[in-house]
Amino acid sequence: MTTLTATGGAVHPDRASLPPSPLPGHDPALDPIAAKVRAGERLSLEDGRVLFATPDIWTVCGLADGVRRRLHGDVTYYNINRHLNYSNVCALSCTFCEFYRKRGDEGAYEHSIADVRAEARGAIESGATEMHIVGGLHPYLPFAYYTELVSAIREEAEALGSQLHIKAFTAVEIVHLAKIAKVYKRSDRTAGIRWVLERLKEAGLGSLPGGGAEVFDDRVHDEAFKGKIRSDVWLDVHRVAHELGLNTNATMLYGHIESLDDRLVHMDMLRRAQDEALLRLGYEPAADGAVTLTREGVAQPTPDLAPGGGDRSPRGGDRSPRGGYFQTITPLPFFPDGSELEHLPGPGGLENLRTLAVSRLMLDNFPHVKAFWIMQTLGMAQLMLQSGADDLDGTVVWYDITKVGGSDTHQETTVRDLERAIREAGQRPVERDTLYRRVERDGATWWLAGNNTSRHD
Ligand code: V47
Repeated sequence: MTTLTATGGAVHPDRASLPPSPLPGHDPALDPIAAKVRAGERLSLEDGRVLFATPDIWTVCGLADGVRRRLHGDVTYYNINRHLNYSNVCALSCTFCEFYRKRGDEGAYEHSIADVRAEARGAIESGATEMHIVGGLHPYLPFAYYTELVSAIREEAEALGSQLHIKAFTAVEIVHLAKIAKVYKRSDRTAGIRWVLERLKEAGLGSLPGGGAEVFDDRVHDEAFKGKIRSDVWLDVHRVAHELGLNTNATMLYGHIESLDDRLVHMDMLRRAQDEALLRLGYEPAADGAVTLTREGVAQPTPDLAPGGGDRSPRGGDRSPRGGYFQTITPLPFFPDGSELEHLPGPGGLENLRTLAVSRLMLDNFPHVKAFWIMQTLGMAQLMLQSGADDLDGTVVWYDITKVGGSDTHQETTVRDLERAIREAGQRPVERDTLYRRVERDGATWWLAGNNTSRHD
């Protein structure tokens, strides 16, 4: 039997019998969680377990999308950046890592400061607003190499009139630098971390990337990345950076030998650290002690980009962003190829979407959730933009840490492709700088919106 629709068209009988919402497969166990999300209440670890266990993945993604819209409306941010890996020589041999080499191995490299200057010039001339710089734990390069690397990039940027932002060194590298500078004491590790960060900041460091966090669990740590700093030290580095006014990012490497509970505990540890950072910036805690940003009407720490614009900083008045908090979480799916854990399958597409959505829902005090398309493909990133992500990183160009689907180190996309991907996802592309301030540009020349005086020609 064929049913006629209101417009008179013929409809397949199975289509006509589709029931109204809630859709088939709706899991009522999600209803109390949805009510908490709507009220902007913090989700518990038990809520997180339900979000990971439910077969109703689309409701999970829909809830995360709602949170993303509450925070950012239909805006999706992207940036024009360059990644630079200064060396792949590493004292560690993490089983999940395909990037590291030992000195003398085929493919081992280390860039000279002259190379770094040339990279910086290339980045600036092509209009990049950020250089994202990480490398292995090089056993022989002296501490001075790292401060020179940062100041050389700053000098190139100043010479060309650019405000290029230097986002560099994971927490793991910062501790390594404290050790090679011989300022790291186990009895007071934060003193050495602070010493290193102060010198790098002086040289021109703008923020820290989120790498090296992996999964905050000691069992997983000892099996998959023994020798790397543990969660307490990773969090110390980020806390000290926040105290110095530097913004930082966070990541979570999932889909290897960790459990779902390990992922949730990782998220919980990050949001506790962010509570502390936001309290330092003057945010008031809710009755349960949590500082959530996902409640209706709560000010975002970067006022320029608050939905609707205007100054919504908690202290009011000051339009320049105050640093000292986590900006973004980037969930990183494990890629087994070429690593010692090659026998593992790695996470599938639905697991990637779900983990991203759960991250958005649990990390209620992180302003941004990043889709790092390099590790997911641009097509997959579009689905992530509808499941909680509000940020698409970036034009990238060279990326050596993971090479997906047989790609090589040259992994570049254009602004046109990024903007098209965002528009196809039903959202509005906005170019941002590293601190999530709106960027305007004329070709390779760019400036911060509302700040034409910083324009360079
Ligand atoms: O720390 C290493 C991860 C991270 C593999 O802060 C792997 O804006 C998957 O941190 N499979 C580096 N992941 C990348 C990173 C990052 C990327 C984009 C943006 C930001 C940011 C940070 O890559 C490492 C490690 O966790 N990684 N090997 C692998 N086989």
